Amino acid sequence: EKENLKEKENIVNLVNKQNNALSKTDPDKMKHQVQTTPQSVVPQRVEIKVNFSRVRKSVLRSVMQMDMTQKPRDKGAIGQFGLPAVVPVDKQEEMRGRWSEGHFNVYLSEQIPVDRAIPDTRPQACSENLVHDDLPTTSVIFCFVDEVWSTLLRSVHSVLNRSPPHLLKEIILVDDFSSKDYLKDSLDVYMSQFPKVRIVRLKERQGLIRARLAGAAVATGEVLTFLDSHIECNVGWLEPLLDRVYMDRRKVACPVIEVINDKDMSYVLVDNFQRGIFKWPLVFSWSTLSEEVIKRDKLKDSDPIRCPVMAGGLFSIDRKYFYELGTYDPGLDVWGGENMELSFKIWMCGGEIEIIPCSRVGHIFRSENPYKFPKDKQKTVERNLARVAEVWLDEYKEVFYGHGYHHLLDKRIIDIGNLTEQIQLRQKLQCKSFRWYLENVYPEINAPPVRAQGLIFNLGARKCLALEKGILSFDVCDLSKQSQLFNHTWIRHLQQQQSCIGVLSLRAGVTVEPCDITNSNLRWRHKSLILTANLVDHLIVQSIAKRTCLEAGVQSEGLHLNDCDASNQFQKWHFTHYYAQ
Ligand code: LR7
Ligand code: MN
Repeated sequence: EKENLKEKENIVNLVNKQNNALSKTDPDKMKHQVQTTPQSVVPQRVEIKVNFSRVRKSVLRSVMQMDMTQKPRDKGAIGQFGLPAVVPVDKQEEMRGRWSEGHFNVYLSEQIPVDRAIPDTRPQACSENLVHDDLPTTSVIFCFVDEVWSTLLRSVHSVLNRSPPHLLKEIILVDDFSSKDYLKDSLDVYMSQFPKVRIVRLKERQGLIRARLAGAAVATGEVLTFLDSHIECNVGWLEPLLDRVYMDRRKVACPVIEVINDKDMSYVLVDNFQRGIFKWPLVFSWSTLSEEVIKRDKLKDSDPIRCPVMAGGLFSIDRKYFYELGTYDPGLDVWGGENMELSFKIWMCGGEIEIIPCSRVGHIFRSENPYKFPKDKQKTVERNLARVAEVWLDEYKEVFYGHGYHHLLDKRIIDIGNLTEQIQLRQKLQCKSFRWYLENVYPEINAPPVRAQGLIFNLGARKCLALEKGILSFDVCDLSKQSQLFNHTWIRHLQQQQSCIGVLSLRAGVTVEPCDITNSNLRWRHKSLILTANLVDHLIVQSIAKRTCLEAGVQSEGLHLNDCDASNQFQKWHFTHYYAQ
């Protein structure tokens, strides 16, 4: 056996020498193998196969000692190996009673070992992948408010147990002014066993955005890794993330987010080829890559996937790069929208966001937030999104407001705060336009710049609306005349260049004014009247401000407002082209 060991050592030395001799500019040759645990067969104990000739000793040791995934302390424990756990009949009531502490099965979570094993769900190829042997160190930052004790501990243990010690500089726990007593003294005592764990306590509730910034401010690792406080990191989760950042510091790497079932606490693997996207009005969503794209790009299940936006909670970013980008907008409150902000910032200012399939982290998805919002949740998120839209969306911010957020345009209803610094930052970084982002990063999104376009034909007058020298009139329809071309924009303007059709009062009638997105007197709804299933829809334009309809004069002598009447042809209007109804 001694001889055997010696031989291995020799090989390792040889490989190290070779590695040292290689130039840093040849990344492929500088790699070594990471944790080579095979796809686990749960719940059997699996042997760790290591290809000695390609592994450095330090890494090998960390695999064997630190990774408890395949070496659980108590094989019979409830929830072990990520299997579903069952609540005994006589504990059902207790379970229900404790649900609201975290909006998941808090009772079960407490029964499950804090260092339980979970199945290694990485694609097959990952265990053979190589990473660089001089990866940067990372600070893992968890911010939390009133997190459940057992899940917070399990999150921390999964990082301690499944991260190579030489890469884990520290774990920073940022307590966002929790009210629970156990998160005070008991947490300090418990964490004092682990020299790498530091606790930062905020003196008032800041919300997750500013709490993360407080963590980042004290972090000393070269890479910041943010995680939610109810997660479990899987085998080999860290190295592939750091490897991407190492290859290009402008890469922001996200693990695949798997599901820890909120009811039975089982670890559920998710489908491959998922990427983060958004839908209007800036709602995060997952979307599976199409077969065509997978074929066209010859994608393997272990290949990084470029994402237009990140989910928000779990990612690694080069610390200095995070600051170069100006971090998060600190004006974002409590929860929501910060993932959009950072994603747009990264892509538009020269970076990239990737999901790394060889890195997998489970997350408890909860139906409700277990903590209170200082202000109304809906209003908080809307305000955050409006800040993001104002700074990053350029002309597309109208698409955002046009999807149900008109009320945010009224500064009397909502104060989104000062944006000067954010706008200056974007200029300073010379970031690209949102149009560039849509065309290059997320071309699949449907984002027509306006709702409808072209001539506006009146069915009663059988003529088209024309605007000349600030005066509205009717004319024989002619697509070649600039004066007859209008847009119905996302924020419901009837617009020609900088001029908008408005309404002052019923009596004063229709006016032409400079467009102003905050002025609700300039907004017009375009309603469809469905006559029969397959016959043309006829449309009327209705003033949003006054709830009356735009009507052409019978002798086509101008425009006025009248009570809406679906049978009146002079209230029916048609655009040449509709992008959205
Ligand atoms: O005021 C707060 N202070 C905090 O410290 C509110 C929250 N938090 C902590 C909280 O304890 C938790 O650790 O911040 C973390 C995230 O809060 P969650 O778990 O309530 O958020 P979530 O998982 O419901 O929501 C997702 O979107 C958020 C939008 O702001 C954040 O970006 C979360 O990090 C993000 N979570 C994920 O990306 C995990 C996968 C979910 C998906 C898709
Ligand atoms: Mn979460």
